[in-house]
Amino acid sequence: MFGKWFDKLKKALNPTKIGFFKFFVKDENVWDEIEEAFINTDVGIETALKIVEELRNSSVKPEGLRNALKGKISSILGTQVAGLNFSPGVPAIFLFIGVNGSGKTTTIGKLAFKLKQEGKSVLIAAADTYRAAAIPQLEEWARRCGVEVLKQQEGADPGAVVYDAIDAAIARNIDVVLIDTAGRLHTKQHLIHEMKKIRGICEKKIPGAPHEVLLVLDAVSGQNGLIQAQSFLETVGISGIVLTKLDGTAKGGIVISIADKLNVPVKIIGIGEGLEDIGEFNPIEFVEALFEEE
Ligand SMILES: Nc1nc2c(ncn2[C@@H]2O[C@H](COP(=O)(O)OP(=O)(O)O)[C@@H](O)[C@H]2O)c(=O)[nH]1
Ligand SMILES: [Mg+2]
Repeated sequence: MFGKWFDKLKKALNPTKIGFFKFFVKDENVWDEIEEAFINTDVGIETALKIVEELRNSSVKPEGLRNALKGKISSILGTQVAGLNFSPGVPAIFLFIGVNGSGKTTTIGKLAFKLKQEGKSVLIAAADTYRAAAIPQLEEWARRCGVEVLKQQEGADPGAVVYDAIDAAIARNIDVVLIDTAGRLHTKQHLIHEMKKIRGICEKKIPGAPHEVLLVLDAVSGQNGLIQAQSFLETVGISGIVLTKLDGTAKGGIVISIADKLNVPVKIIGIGEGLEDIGEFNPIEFVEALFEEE
């Protein structure tokens, strides 16, 4: 389990780790220090207070603190890998949503590559028709991993693109359709409405679709991302979270916050801009990477 990917993950989590374990160099006010470290790494106030409270009451000794903390975090994250929901016999439809710049297009590029390596056939649907640059960016990713993009002209109705893409996928026996969509804030009613429409088109074309509605969240957005997720969950409905940019941020504690506060699993993480910088979120691996001593 612990190969090249694990090393990369460890490196990505380093800033979070540094923030996290600062308190170990001090011996006074250790609880305040832990609390502060948790809040700085975006574990979130409520979750931080809860963990500290429980540790405090457990009368753990200083030398046992690291392990006790590891145990607490493990129990919040659980042990389950929440895999992607594929659908034997019909194309699996994965819808990607999120605000501008969160990493939707990049995630689709990386995931297309990964799925292809796993032997699946992939079609990408260019349903971000708002920005001129969106389609070429997607085509560049598709070219790199050798998959096809279904597109229409800029400004086209995204619903029509999705409609065509699903038809094409059924006709060609495609395993997975990855649908890129325009960036949308959870507060913009018309865009939320449009997303519900796209969702409806998927449902109509294939019973049970979309098989995943993945909210792409930038780890750097920290606690703000949690609010976004809650809102998307209530309006559009989401089946999982893709947490991007876990590399180079000290806010990796957001993973713990999401697990504690949201009823939606993190399914995929992004730890860089390269083709292979994507993986399933495995909570056991995550905790090991965070706590492994150098
Ligand atoms: N470091 C890092 N950068 C990322 C990651 N995912 C996306 N990005 C970068 O974030 C920026 C926005 O990504 P993009 O996919 O265009 O976002 P979109 O607007 O949601 O489609 C780009 O510069 C990406 O290279 C990641 O996991 N790590
Ligand atoms: Mg995009």
